Amino acid sequence: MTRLSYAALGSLPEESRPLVDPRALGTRIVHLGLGAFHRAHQAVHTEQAEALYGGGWGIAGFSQRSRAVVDTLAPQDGLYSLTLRTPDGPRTRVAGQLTEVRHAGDDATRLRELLACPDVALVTTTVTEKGYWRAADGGLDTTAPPVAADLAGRPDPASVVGQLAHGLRARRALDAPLSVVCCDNMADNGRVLERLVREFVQATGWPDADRLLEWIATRVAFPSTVVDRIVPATTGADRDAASAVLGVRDEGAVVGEPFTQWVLQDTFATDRPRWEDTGALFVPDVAPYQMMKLRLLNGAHTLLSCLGLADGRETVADALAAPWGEPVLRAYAAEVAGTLPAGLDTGAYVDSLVTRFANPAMRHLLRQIATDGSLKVAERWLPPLRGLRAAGHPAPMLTGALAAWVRHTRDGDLDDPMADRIRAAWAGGGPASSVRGLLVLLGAPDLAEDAECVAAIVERVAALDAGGPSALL
Ligand code: CS2
Repeated sequence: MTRLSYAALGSLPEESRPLVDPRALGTRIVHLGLGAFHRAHQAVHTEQAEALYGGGWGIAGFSQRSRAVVDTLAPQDGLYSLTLRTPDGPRTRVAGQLTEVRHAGDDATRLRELLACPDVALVTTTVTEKGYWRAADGGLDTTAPPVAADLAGRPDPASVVGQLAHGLRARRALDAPLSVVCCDNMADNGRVLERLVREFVQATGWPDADRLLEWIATRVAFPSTVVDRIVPATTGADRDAASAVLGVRDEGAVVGEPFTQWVLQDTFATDRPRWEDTGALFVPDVAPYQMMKLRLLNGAHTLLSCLGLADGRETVADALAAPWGEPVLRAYAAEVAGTLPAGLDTGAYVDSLVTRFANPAMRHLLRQIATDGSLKVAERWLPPLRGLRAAGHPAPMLTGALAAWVRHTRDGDLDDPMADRIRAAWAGGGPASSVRGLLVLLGAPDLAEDAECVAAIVERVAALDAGGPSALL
């Protein structure tokens, strides 16, 4: 079968053609982290806005770690299809917003050149929680090997924060503003990224570091955002199905649910695509949306993944179909909803989560969600748990969720940047000492010192061991 490429565009079924022709676009956006999520979310919002209003907002995508995505997309001229798994069957369409696909390490010169190019107005990032190298206090972990090597003067930085700092330094010569749009699942993600970039610059010892920091403060915006679309890892069967619809082979196919949400803080320093006309919402403060999404959707995902894997389930839909699935999700959500700002329609939100999670057309693997659990748990469960404890309220579901993760670290397959330290926390000592060690790793020494909290988690671990997920109800 012929491979998807510019040359094959004319042969695609009418309804599967891209909305825009990337050959007609310039590059005005640099995206760091060219995974499936970006291609299924920001890239298609941008393509829709481009089709409506133009603007030439082509995206140069830089993969951070894997070269596979570049090896896959480059022969396809950056084209790939997105299949939306709707309840009425799949809809497959090629997206055409990527103007370049590159590897940040291999093409560091091109990355620096683009970041210092006046046509480029936006940088977006999706590098997952671990790609930011945050220390337990939320700042930059300057001892993390890639950050330390970048700070030691490696000319082609391997860390995203290093790439941004170098790019901004080159850009200052132009005095051209830039908006850096973090699209990862972290509370206050804009402010987090701004802090990391500033800390990196401070730690470089560059003679112009102070002037650069001043310039960043006045000319570079870091709006916070909430991004939402469930995008399971693509399987061979997904690629085959997409290729069959297209009539050409698409090795870069991605799949997602029909739902999409994008909430952005309206503090851009530059022009931008009219994403608001593609369903995105621009607001002065994203915090309420961010808290609702991280704590309810992502928090429930992590809980279902820990419980489901231990219960022999494979996908989110399988976990939800288990007798304990929906009741656990609703009990968790009811407890967490109490920690959210007033005025949010959490009832409707939770109902929509049940529908989205149960979508039988999606095969969202629990194992995918369980990856990097230590970083996700800290982001999703600890703030609401601390909030409830500070208010003197009980938190059986959040304590139970932590117990489910504790069991996962004890019994499950760990794919986690802290795997070695997690294993060390289990070596020797009783369950209470392991729980304390794990809480410290999560960046929660306060909870580790809270004997009542530790005892509650230990008790929930024993209850789950004895009674399975229903023990949480
Ligand atoms: C999931 C997210 O893997 C995970 O941790 O919770 O990827 C989730 O599917 C997305 O944030 C949905 O927008």
